Amino acid sequence: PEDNTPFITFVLGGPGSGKGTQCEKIVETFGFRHLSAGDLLRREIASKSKDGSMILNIIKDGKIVPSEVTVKLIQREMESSDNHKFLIDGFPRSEENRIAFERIIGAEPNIVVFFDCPVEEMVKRVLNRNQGRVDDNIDTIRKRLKVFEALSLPVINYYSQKGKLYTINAVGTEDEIFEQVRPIFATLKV
Ligand code: UP5
Ligand code: MG
Repeated sequence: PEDNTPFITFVLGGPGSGKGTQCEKIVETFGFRHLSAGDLLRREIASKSKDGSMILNIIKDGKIVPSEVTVKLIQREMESSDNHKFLIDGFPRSEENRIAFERIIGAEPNIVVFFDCPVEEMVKRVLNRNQGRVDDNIDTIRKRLKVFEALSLPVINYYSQKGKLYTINAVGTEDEIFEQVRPIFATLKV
């Protein structure tokens, strides 16, 4: 909107459900700014910042980085962006993450998009990715899936109860999936 109020979309789904792939399509078609929490954390590791080795160990173990660390990285990107339409990809992953975002950013998401994908398909996609991610091995994938079920599904249920959740069937070709995503954004008044 003209008053610079951010429009915040949380993009959620299990490991390999296609969040990043679909976010790129939303960026191309609807001009959003894509902030992948995982990418911001991997950038911290690569930059050898003080938190880097702590973040690396947590990601290797499939666990969740302390909320303050992730929210500060997201906050820095949001504050320096001239685009106020945000896709926040892969965050919040726990109720604690969600509450920390609300407290530090002082905002809630306008909408939440959930990529619903069967476990076998997620495992297959992650194992096929081959981009050298330290967490794309079967042991870490199992841990990521457990964390997703135990800690991230409650966040998805929370937004469902608030009437903010759009659930996408994440099986199919990338284009077929985007045809489910498109109408959500096409009808927004932003
Ligand atoms: N692919 C995509 N769409 C496909 C389709 N329709 N059909 C067939 N293949 C498809 O896709 C995964 C792979 O599948 C790719 O090779 C793609 O080409 C193919 P992608 O779009 O990358 O899926 P995505 O859901 O983004 O998978 P990703 O592995 O990134 O999800 P995660 O949520 O596991 O990873 P993220 O980077 O968000 O987090 C990594 C770790 O960082 C977490 O485990 C955690 O330890 C840490 N983290 C935090 O602690 N806090 C945070 O807030 C965020 C991350
Ligand atoms: Mg991703």
